[in-house]
Amino acid sequence: MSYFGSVSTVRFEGRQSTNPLAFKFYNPDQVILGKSMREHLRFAVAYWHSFTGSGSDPFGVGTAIRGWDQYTGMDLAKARVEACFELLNILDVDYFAFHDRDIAPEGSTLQETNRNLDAIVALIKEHMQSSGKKLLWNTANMFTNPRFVHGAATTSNADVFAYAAAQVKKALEHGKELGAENYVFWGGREGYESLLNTDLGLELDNLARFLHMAVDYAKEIGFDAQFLIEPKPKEPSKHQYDFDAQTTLSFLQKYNLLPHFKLNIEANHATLAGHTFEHELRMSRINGVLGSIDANQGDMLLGWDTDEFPTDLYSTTLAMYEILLNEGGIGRGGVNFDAKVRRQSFEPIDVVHAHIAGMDSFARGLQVAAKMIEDRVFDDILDNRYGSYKSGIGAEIVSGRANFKTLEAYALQNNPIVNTSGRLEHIRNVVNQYIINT
Ligand code: XUL
Ligand code: CO
Repeated sequence: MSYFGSVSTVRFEGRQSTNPLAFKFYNPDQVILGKSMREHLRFAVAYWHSFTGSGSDPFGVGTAIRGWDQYTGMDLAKARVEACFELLNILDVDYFAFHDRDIAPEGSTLQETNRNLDAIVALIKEHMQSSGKKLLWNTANMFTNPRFVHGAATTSNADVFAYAAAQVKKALEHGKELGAENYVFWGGREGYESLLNTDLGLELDNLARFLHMAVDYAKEIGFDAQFLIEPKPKEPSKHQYDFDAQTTLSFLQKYNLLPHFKLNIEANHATLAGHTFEHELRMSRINGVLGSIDANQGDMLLGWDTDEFPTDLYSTTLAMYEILLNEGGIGRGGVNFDAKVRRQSFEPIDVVHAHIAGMDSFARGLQVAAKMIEDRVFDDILDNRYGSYKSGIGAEIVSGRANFKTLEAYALQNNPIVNTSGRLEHIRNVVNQYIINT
C-alpha cells in the first residue's frame, strides 16, 4: 500500500532545478565545515503533524485526505506506522519523533493503553531495524486527555500526578527500547490560568520532583538519552512554567536539574514569547544547553502557534549560525519539523512539498551561515564593537581588576565620552548580500 502515490525518493538536483519533487539546496552528502549536510541537520519528521493531525481547527473538522483514515483503532495505528516509514524513505530523512498518544490509541484502562502502545512500539522497532531509520526523540502526551485539565506534573490532583508518572515511566521504557537519542518534556498543561486558585510554589516544586524522578528512572533502566525541555510561553496554558529559555534555565538551576537537561528550542514558541528564534538559540548556546530544535515558523499577523513549515531564509540562516557555533553543533539533537501543512493543503503530496521546503530552507541557511563564519563576518563586527574591552579601562573591567573607586577615578578625568555607530543597517545589508550571493 502506498500512501503518498508513486513518488520516488526525493533527490538533490541543484538550484536550477524546476522539479517540485527535488531538493534545490539540500544535498545530504555535501561537506560543509568538515561535516556533511546530513550530519549537520539530522532532519526529523514529526509523527503528530504528518500522520495523526487532520487539519482540524477550532471552527472546523479535518480536511486532510489520508489513505490511512480508512482504518480505525489499532489498524489505523498500524497503517500510520507504514505511512511514516514510507515518508521517511521518500524524503531520505533519517529520524522521526512522536508522542505516545500519536502512535497508539488509548484504551479504557492504563493497562489496555500500555498494551496498545507495546504492540505499536514492537511494530515500529521492526520497521526501524529493516530501514535503518532512527528515533530522534519520544515524549508523553500529557495535555490532550481531560484528566490533565489541571495539569500533569503540576496538577492539583495527586492521582493525576501519579498517572502522569506512570505514563512517563512507560515512555522512558519505550525510548530505551527504540534507542531514542533524546527524550522531550513539553509542558502544555504545566502552567496555570489564575492565581486565585493556584499554589504556584507547590506546583513548581512538584514539577521539579517529577523531573528528578524521570532522571532517576532513566538512570535505573540504563536509558541514556539526552533529556530536553521545550520552552513555550502560552497555549494551551495561559501562563506556562517553561516560558522561554531564560526562565527554564533558572528553574533548572534552582532545582539542581541543570546537569540532566538541555533545551529543545522551537521557532514559533520563541516568537510567542516575544523573542526571535535566534535569541532563544543564542541564550541556550551561551549557557551550554542548546540540545535540539523544533523547526517551524509562526505567522506574525496571528497570535498563536501556527506551526508552519519554515521557509524564511533570514531566520534559518541565523538559526544555523547558532547551531554551527554550538559546541558539537546540533549534537544528539536534530532539526525536527514540528510543522503542519496549511488546512487548504489537504493532499498527501502537500506533506512532501512541505518537508522539501523546510529541508531546503535549512540547507540554504546552513550554507549561508557557514560562509559568514568562514569570512568572520560577525566576529569582526563584535571585535570592533566591543574593542574598548581589549585594552585600557575595558581590560581592567573584564579581568576583574577594576572596582567602583578605580572606575570613578577614570570617569572623572575621561571627558568627553566618545561613542561610535552600531552600523546596524549596514550589517543588515551585509547579511542580505550573503543570503543572495552565497
Ligand atoms: C506544542 C509542541 C509539542 C512539542 C512536543 O506546541 O511544540 O508538539 O514539540 O510535545
Ligand atoms: Co514542538
